[in-house]
Amino acid sequence: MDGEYVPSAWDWVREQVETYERSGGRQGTTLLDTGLPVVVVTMRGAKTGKIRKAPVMRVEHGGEYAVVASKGGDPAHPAWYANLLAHPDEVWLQDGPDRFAVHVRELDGDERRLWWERAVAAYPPYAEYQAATARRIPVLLATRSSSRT
Ligand code: F42
Repeated sequence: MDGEYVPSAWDWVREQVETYERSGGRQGTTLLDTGLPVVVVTMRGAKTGKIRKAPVMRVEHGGEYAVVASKGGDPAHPAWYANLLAHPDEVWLQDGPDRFAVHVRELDGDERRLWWERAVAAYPPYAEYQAATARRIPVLLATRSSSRT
């Protein structure tokens, strides 16, 4: 993907992405001390057009991944949510050593319910985050793009 990469303003997130990518997806692949796995989503900024990266919890089923815009139950959506809506076909996902292009779309209705259950099963604190905020936490689905590698 062309463009300048701007790392996260949060030190711990920037460091996780650096470790994850530098090791080829073999180190830094879990969230802090939870031991639960993380994937890294690379996208284009909605306003700047610059490259942004966000680790999120790994919620995989049948080769597809839920991307949960929880931001720890913050009242506001993470900035990257707007990026994915603006450029849903300029997205890459790294799951451990595997990195591939994906298409992303936001889920609603039964699909969202199903993937929300999977998300909470993979990472139970998502339920606490939803209880802590008035916004409905967006759930997006990342599906491999067959036309790109
Ligand atoms: N966040 C989640 O929401 N869900 C998760 O499951 C999750 C897991 C996770 C695991 C490990 C880890 O290290 C971090 C994890 N995070 C998770 C945190 C996640 O990676 C993000 O850091 C967090 O959600 C905050 O995202 P954010 O995009 O709001 O980042 C803030 C701190 C930030 O730097 N914002 C930028 C800024 O300058 O304020 C904006 C960057 C941006 O994308 N700008 C866009 C652009 O055009 O370049 C414009 C955006 C717009 O509003 O249009």
